[in-house]
Amino acid sequence: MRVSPSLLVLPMFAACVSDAGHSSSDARSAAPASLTQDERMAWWREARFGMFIHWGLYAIPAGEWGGGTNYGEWIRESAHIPLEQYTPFQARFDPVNFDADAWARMAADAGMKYLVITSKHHDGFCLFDSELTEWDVGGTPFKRDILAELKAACERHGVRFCTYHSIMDWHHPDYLPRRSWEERSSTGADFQRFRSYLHGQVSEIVRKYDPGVMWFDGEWESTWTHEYGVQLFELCRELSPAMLVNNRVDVHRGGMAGFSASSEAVGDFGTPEQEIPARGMPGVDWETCMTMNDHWGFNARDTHWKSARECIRMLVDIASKGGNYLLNVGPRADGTFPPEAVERLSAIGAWMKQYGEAIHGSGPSPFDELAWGRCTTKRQGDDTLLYLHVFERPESGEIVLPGLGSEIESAHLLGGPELALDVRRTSSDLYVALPEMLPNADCSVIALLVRGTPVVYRAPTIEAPSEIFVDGLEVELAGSSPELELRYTLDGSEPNATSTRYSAHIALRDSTTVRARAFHRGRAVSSSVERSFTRVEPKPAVSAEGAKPGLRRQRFSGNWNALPDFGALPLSETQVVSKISAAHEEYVGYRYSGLVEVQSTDLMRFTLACDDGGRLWVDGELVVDNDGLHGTLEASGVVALAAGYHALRIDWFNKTGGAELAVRMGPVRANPVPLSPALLAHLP
Ligand code: FHN
Repeated sequence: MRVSPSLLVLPMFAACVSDAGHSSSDARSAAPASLTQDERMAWWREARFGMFIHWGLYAIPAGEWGGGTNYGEWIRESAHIPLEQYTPFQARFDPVNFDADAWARMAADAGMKYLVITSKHHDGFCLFDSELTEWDVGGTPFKRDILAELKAACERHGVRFCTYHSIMDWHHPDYLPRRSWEERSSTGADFQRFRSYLHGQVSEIVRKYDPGVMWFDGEWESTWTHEYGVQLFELCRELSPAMLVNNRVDVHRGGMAGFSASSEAVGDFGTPEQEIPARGMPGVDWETCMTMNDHWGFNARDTHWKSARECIRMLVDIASKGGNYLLNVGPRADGTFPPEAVERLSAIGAWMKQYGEAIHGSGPSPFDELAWGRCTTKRQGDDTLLYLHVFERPESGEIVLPGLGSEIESAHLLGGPELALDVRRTSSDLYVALPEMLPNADCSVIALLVRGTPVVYRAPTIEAPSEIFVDGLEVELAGSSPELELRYTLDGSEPNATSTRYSAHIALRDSTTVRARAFHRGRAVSSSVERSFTRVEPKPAVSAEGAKPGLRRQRFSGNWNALPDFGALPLSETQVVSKISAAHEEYVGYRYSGLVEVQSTDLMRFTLACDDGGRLWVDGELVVDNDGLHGTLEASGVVALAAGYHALRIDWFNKTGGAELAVRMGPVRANPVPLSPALLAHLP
């Protein structure tokens, strides 16, 4: 993902970074200054599969407190445990059976190429002996540096050592906000001093353990902002250019779906949690993290374990969509893995031992849905291996590859007898015959070698910035394989082998219906698709006679789950403001109203990134609806506007937690930019 321009580093951070940044860097990866993103991501994309470890003081109560038994790593917050009752766990933390080598070996044997362990979770307790706090393993009877031992063991077993670090910190006196239920005073708390501590610890971790990934979390509270996220991301890049940083360093994660909704967001990969995206996202790196039962931290009573088959099939599903799988283990207080986790890791490892080549270094499927299983891919010289992961053997005794037009070099079962499998073709589909018995009930894999890159017959997609335009629009066609010819018509008729062949964009000047179809060596190999585009008249500009700079902002208080009708509410204050931004407050709503200047007649895109909900109107027309109770999400809409001033209204509310409000505008053909205060005005 794009990295925002570097920002001013606050003086105290400069000191902090310079203390940390200038120390010996012998532990850190030596990386060329001009590392490309592909070079940075290469090992991680090759890995596809990693182990997540949530371990800390919360393993001692093991999910139980005050009669409750369903807690995990959130036990201090969820069970409202005051600090004075939680800190004694530190004196009880003595994992005498901790064996870093055993952990690293189990990860390696399971086919996991990297391991992410909680250096600090939300309770603030550090699994390493930090120079910046006593709230760490150094203050326990155990004393040993867990991260150092695990890093060394990972290196012995060829597993990349990585760390998870929580921004949210329920212990540090300078972290805000306090828990709503706790008595602890926030007097004297200085969040900027907390940020210096956070930067200092991140610097410590990089300097001492050189993690392959810095996996941030806990970024959703109102005190953390996009700007802070960018500065922390910049620090990581400065400390270790080769180190990956997930998108939770920034505030744009977009909830559990885990994908940053804003082009401003920083982070090297998206982080869906406990869910697998329905489809892959070409060009976007992402990793699904998931528990093996229902808890991240150890819960002694949680028996809801996923089966090894479920874990294997999730790994295959994720890899077939081009993602990584980070599967969690919550170790017990004595330092051992729960036996149920050990069993599953061993079963997954047995599968990976036989079929790991179909996962490690694999790419996404070229097909849409496959009813019988999934497909992963890997280049082999000029050809391509399609790994066909069969979950269920169809009654017909064969599996279909819809639209596969490639020439087949060979087909055989992985891990089975070197048995060549029969293939047959219909007009556009390929069928592979299966043996009576498949070798692996969880997931058997067939290696199908096809010539060149896979040719999959699928209808083209018709792509354009919008379906309306003012004076011109460029339409593009996208095919499922470079070998396909895309042909189209502009009168809605069915394309044939003599229709115009698509080569670059299609320039429209008037309302038009574009119809397109895929051809292979002169033969139609897909159905046709169509899309209509309409030329519209721009909304006329309004008078700005006597207008003054800035927008009117009305402020409301309330506890909403969706935008109310502010017009029906008693307002608390009105003021003129020069820019549109969120208030880091809770139970608050704003209505901005006034004029926005559009400098050229065009189809204009407005984006509204907000936490919680928001709506944007132009000349009374609802252009962006991003209402609802959600983390930072960005929505957009278009409207045709003549050059000049237009009425603008924005309603926004924040219930609790993070707050965000950012508006961007621009011609639909360009990237919208933050709304300049110079374009905002209001009538007296
Ligand atoms: O609150 C944490 C939770 O404890 C756990 O660490 C997960 C793992 O990604 N992340 C947060 C919830 O989104």
